[in-house]
Amino acid sequence: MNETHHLRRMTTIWIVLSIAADLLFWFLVGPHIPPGRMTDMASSNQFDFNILFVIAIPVLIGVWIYLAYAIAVWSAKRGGPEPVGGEAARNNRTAQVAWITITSVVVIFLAGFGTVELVVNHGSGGGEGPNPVWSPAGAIKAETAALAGTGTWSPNSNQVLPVQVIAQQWKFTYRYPTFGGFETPQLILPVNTTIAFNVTSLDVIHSFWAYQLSVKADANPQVNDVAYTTTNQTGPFTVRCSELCGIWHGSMYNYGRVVSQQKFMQWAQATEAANAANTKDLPPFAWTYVPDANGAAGGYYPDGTVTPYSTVETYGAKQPAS
Ligand SMILES: [Cu+2]
Repeated sequence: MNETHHLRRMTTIWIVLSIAADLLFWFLVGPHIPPGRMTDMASSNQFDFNILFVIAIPVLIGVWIYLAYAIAVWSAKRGGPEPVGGEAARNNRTAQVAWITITSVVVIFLAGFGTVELVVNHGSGGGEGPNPVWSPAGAIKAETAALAGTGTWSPNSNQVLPVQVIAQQWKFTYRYPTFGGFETPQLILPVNTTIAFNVTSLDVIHSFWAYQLSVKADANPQVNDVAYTTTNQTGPFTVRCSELCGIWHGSMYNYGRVVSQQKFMQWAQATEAANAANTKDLPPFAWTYVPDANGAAGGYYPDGTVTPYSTVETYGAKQPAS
């Protein structure tokens, strides 16, 4: 049997098995690939993973088929003749051109695909820093209003909901600027709503990772890291710190929930009312906070001065009236 025949046979086996494996993967496994479909970012991440798998599976199968074929057809048989080396592949123009072309096409396609997916998905759930390059419609307006204290959100309004994530050793809390700026350890979100997460830290570097929402954004002190996602399904999700931040890093997690817009509205209004007395004692809503340097709140930056960039230093220095 000549060499061309071997190649043709391997190629036929490869095409049949690749198509079968890709179809089985896409329809049976694909819908269950993490992070699920709770948000548009999650669905999009799942789609991207599945595309990578569909491209990787034929590569893997190609290697396996070659190995199996070589073992079955070209290995020495017991008592048979000594195996003879085949023609050297060195300087084989066809093999070289095919190798370079196929690998280049795969890599360049994936680079382009990854870039497009980042752009169309507004950063794909990753923190884009304080000035996002890609934002969903209405997000900047909602954020500006939230900071000014004039932001609103109501069910069926299609408005972007800004939520602030505040990380500190070793817990996350959340402020809702469109509901009076109350702060709570519960992360409750309305379904079918674009959320603008504004992530910051009060002390060291943490990372806000809500895996089912497909959001992962660094929490840096004095930085407002913005990440977007749109909720598509109700249900619980997990929040974990994803940046080693000290001895209790491993226990820095909590759970959130995506609920109906009406339920969210009830929860937000009830929490705003219940927390009203505490909210008055919080620093005014801002994108970043610096704990008081003067010791009143156990300041993290002991510079001994009240610096003008932080409203919180002034706040922290103020002792509550007794
Ligand atoms: Cu942490």
